[in-house]
Amino acid sequence: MSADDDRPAPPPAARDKLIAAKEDWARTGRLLTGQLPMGPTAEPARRRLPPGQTLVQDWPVLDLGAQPDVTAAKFRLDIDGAVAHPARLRLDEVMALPQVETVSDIHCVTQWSRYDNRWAGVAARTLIDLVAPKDEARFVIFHGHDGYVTNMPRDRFERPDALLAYRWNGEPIPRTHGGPVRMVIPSLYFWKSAKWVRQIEFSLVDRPGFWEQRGYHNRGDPWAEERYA
Ligand SMILES: Nc1nc2c(c(=O)[nH]1)N[C@H]1C(S)=C(S)[C@@H](COP(=O)(O)O)O[C@H]1N2
Ligand SMILES: [Mo]
Repeated sequence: MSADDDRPAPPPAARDKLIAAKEDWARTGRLLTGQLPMGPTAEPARRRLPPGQTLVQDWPVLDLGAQPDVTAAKFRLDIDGAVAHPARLRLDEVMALPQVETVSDIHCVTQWSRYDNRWAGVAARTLIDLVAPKDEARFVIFHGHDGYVTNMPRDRFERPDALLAYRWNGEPIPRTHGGPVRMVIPSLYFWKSAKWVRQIEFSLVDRPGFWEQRGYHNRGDPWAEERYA
């Protein structure tokens, strides 16, 4: 990312209490159920809800409290790092890329799951083809306009269900949920899906993000109940 523009500010100090509470849960393992992982691999037909999760019908909002207003004028998406062709996209350029629709379940580490979310956006695969990451770039780091950072192995981002989403259930994604454009990585807990995404960085080395540095699991697979480090 270049230095000229709106580099995300660090999360406001007012969030320290919430952050401290969540770190504390991570320390005490508050939500671990001790159930065995029974994911699609273990129980293909019978089990849809990962261990320790509860199904909800609404869609809770979770973030650090600052919900940036990313107007079309302000919007920029950098896809860069260890890639052959770094890209900087305006919102209209994102919308002009081939569109996909996916349906996937959300699993949040705070124990709620929400089934059948219908997303429209740009497949991760399309973004990968656009920038051509180096083979050695085994990690992807996502940066939000609010300063949020989260990391994952590249193979999670390469899955066919991963996308840069701009619609949810037929409507534009609202600002509260990370609109105009957010990541959706269904194979990991939802904290790995960056809202208001500003930069997708391919990296040779792994770099734990905001929650990953605060006691949350570095990988975060809900089927393995990887909540805490
Ligand atoms: N940019 C940004 N992305 C973020 C967060 C955040 O604070 N900032 N919070 C994460 C967490 S902890 C969760 S659970 C989900 C919540 O997404 P939702 O508010 O749309 O349910 O967003 C994730 N992505
Ligand atoms: Mo979360």
